[in-house]
Amino acid sequence: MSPGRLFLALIPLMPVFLQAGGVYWTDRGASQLKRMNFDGSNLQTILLSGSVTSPGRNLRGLAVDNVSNRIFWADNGADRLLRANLDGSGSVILHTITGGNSFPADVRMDFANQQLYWCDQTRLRIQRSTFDGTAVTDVITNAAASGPYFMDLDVPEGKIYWGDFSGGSIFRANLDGSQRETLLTGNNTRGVRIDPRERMLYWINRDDKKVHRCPLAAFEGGTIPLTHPAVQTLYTNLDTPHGLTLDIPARKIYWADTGTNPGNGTGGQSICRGDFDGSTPLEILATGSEPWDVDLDLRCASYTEWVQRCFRRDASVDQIAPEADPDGDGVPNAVEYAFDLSPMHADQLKLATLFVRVTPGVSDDQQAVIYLRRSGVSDLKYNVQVSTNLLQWSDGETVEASVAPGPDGTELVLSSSIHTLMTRSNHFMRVQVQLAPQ
Ligand SMILES: [Ca+2]
Ligand SMILES: [Ca+2]
Repeated sequence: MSPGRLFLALIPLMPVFLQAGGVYWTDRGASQLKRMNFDGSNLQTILLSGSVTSPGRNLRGLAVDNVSNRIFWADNGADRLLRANLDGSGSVILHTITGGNSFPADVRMDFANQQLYWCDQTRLRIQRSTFDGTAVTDVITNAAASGPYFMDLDVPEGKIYWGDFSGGSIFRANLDGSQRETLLTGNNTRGVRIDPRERMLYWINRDDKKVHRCPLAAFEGGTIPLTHPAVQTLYTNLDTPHGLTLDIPARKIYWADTGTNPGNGTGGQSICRGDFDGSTPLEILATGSEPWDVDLDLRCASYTEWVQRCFRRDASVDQIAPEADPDGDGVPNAVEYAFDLSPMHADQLKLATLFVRVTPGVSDDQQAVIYLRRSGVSDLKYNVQVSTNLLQWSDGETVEASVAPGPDGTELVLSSSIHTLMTRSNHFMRVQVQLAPQ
C-alpha cells in the first residue's frame, strides 16, 4: 500500500454556490457591527433588519456561528445578548438581564452542545443559554473578585478559560465550574484563546500592551506569574489591545485595539493581525472608533480569499502562486488550500490517511482513504484514483462511503475502493486535486 498521495493539475471548473468568510468585529465607539475580508478590504457596517434595528449603544463581545450563518453579541448598554444573520437580517434580542448592575462582556459558542456562553463582569459570573436565549443557567458564580471579562471554551476537553477585569489572573475550570485553577497571575487580561491543536494558550495584557502565549504544559505544576520563562511575547508596544481570536489552520492571530491610550503604541483604534509565533510585524487591517472584540468566519469560497486569509498583504506574487511552496514542506500552495493547511508553516499533518476498511458481514476487506475537502468552493475539484503499479491511475473505481461535516466549510470524506484485497494484491490510492486557473 502507498500512503495517500496528491497530484495537482489545472483545469477550468464551473462555478457553484459560494459562501465567503471574513472578519467580524464590534465597534463600541460607533455602536456598529462590522464585517470585512481577511485582509481588511471591503469593510462594511452590518445593518440590522429584524426585530431590532440597532445593535445597541455599548457593544462588547461578538461570536460568529458559521454553521447557521449568524452572529451573536453583547450590548452592555441595555444589558442584552442579541443575534442576527450574517447579513443583518433576522436580528433578535435573545436575553435581557434584569435587576440592574450587570455587564455582559465576552461571548463564546459551544456548537457541540448548542450553548451560548457570556461573561457578566459586574455580577461576577459566567452564564450560558441555548442559541435562542432560553434556559439561562449559571456556569460559574463568583468567577473572580473583579469579575470575568474575556473567555474561551475548549469543549472537547470540557474546559473554560477566562480572565478577570482587574485582578490580574487567568483561570480554568470544567464546563460545570468544577476543578477550578488559577493559571496565571500578574496579567491585566483583555482577550484569551486556546489552541487545542498545539496545546497553547494565547492572551492579551492590557497593562504591558503585549500579546503573549504559553504552552499549557507550563501550567501543570500550578499557577505561574507573567514573568515565568515559559511565557512568550509575540507583539509589543501596542496601544490598548482587547479582544483576541485565532485562525488555527492559518496560524494567524487577530485582535481589536480600542485606542484609549492614544500615542502610546501602535495599532490603536484598529483591527490588527499577526502570526502565531510573532515572526512578522503586525498588520493593521482596518480602523474604527473603538474596536472592542473580533471573531472570524474561516470559510473560504476561492483561492483568492484563502490567500487573503493566509498571507500578509505585502506578500509577493511569487509567494502566493498556486504552485509555490514558500514554507518548503513539499506541499504547493494549491494543495495547502485544498486541505486547509498553512502555506507558511511546514505542516506535520497528514494530507490523507489510507487504511483497510473492514465491513461487517462482508467477506473481504477494501482499501479506503479519508481526507478533508472544502465544500461550497468553485475552483477546486477532488478525485480519488486507484492503481496497481503507481504508473497508470484509474478514475471511477472508488465509492464515497461517507461525508461528515468538518470545521469552517470543510467536510471529512471517506472514499473506498471497489476492489478487495483478495482481488488486487498490489493496490494504491491517491487523492487528485484540481485547481481552476487563477
Ligand atoms: Ca507548502
Ligand atoms: Ca504547509
